[in-house]
Amino acid sequence: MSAVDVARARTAGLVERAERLFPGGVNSPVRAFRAVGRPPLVLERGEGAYVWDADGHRYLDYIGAWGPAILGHAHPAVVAAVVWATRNGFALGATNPLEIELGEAIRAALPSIERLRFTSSGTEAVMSALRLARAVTGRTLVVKFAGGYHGHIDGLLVEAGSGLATQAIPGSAGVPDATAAQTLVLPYNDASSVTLAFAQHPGQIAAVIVEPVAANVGVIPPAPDFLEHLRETTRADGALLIFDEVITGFRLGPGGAQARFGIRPDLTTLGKIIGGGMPIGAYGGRTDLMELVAPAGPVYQAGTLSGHPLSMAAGIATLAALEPARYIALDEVAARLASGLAAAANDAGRTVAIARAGSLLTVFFRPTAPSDAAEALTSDREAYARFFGAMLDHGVLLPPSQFEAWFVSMAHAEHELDATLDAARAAFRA
Ligand code: KE4
Repeated sequence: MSAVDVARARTAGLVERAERLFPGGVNSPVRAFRAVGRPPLVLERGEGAYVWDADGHRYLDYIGAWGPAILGHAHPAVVAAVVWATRNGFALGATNPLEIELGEAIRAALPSIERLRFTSSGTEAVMSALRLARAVTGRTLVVKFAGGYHGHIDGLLVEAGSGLATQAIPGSAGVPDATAAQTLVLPYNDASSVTLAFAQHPGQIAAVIVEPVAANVGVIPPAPDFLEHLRETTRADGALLIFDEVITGFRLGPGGAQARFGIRPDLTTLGKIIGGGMPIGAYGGRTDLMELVAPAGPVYQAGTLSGHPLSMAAGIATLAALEPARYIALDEVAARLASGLAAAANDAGRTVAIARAGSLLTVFFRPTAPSDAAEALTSDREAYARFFGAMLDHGVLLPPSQFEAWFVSMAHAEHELDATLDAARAAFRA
């Protein structure tokens, strides 16, 4: 065996077994590393800003579990909270005090959420919010934006982002045409297309669902007044505005994107950070809307493990550690990272555009930062793959896709910033 083979021996064995178990050898497509032309990693441990693979190699991590690990991996307070909660058993099948504590913490941070319901994933939260919106309005059409990813819900996989953009898949097999036809897909940041869609379908659109900062085609911040335009247009037509804050919730600050941009959506979906890395989702909003959800009302939605005590414990500990002042330091590190990456690329004569929103950032291999998915998708995927590989060889693990965000955590400090920029200087030159 070559030195590399020895260096990956245990990983290779695990990958081989996984490929005989799971489609593509993974339990979620992006983990297959297919877009970056590298064999997938098998990660076994995370601590702070670092992860270790099955052969003990350490990487400085910017995947961050795809968003939940804003405190860094295995934060002591979160670990202690989960260990404590396990002593009381696991799911008990009735309301647990911890659900109430996390629910009240979320409502305190997001005033638009007067009532909420926990689920076990972001996908379930979005699916439930859409069902509620259709019930409330009696309408069936839903507007989403190209490149938006809202979980693997049939009607929303049309021109979605994340793993679909990564693999250049326009939609998914198995979604009936009739279902896809109920989704209108518009260009992100294109206010006039929204106005036109409502003019063409007056009184027929149940909801507009939007990532208030697009992060599933890489990071694309909203254009000025885009979100305000969605708010005004939906309100004028009697449609609901759904902010999918599964990524931005508690990422862009305690109040998420809705606080940062000053927009009050009718419904919000959450996930990731509110569970501190444990399985979770949530949807919530105006009381008059949420009171239509069973058993209070006719919209059915349920879940064996919804509000799971261990997810609640992890979420409570995570939100408790997210003091507002820590976001200022986090955004500052991310800003310095973004400018350092731009300088490193420029010094190496590389053409990249860095897009950033708070601690979410993307290095686009294209001349300018994209304003919508169509522009983002013209990025040079091969160049990104080479950059990904060079960074990995320098011990820095980036998202294995040009169309995912880097997640900077509060555990990324001066040393991590320097190490990342050292690696980037070498990678851009490679
Ligand atoms: P989950 O069902 O994966 O918990 O959440 C779905 C979802 C909903 N809304 C937004 C804005 C999301 O970004 C996601 C999931 N995000 C992807 C990463 N971009 C999850 C990673 C994966 O699919 O493995």
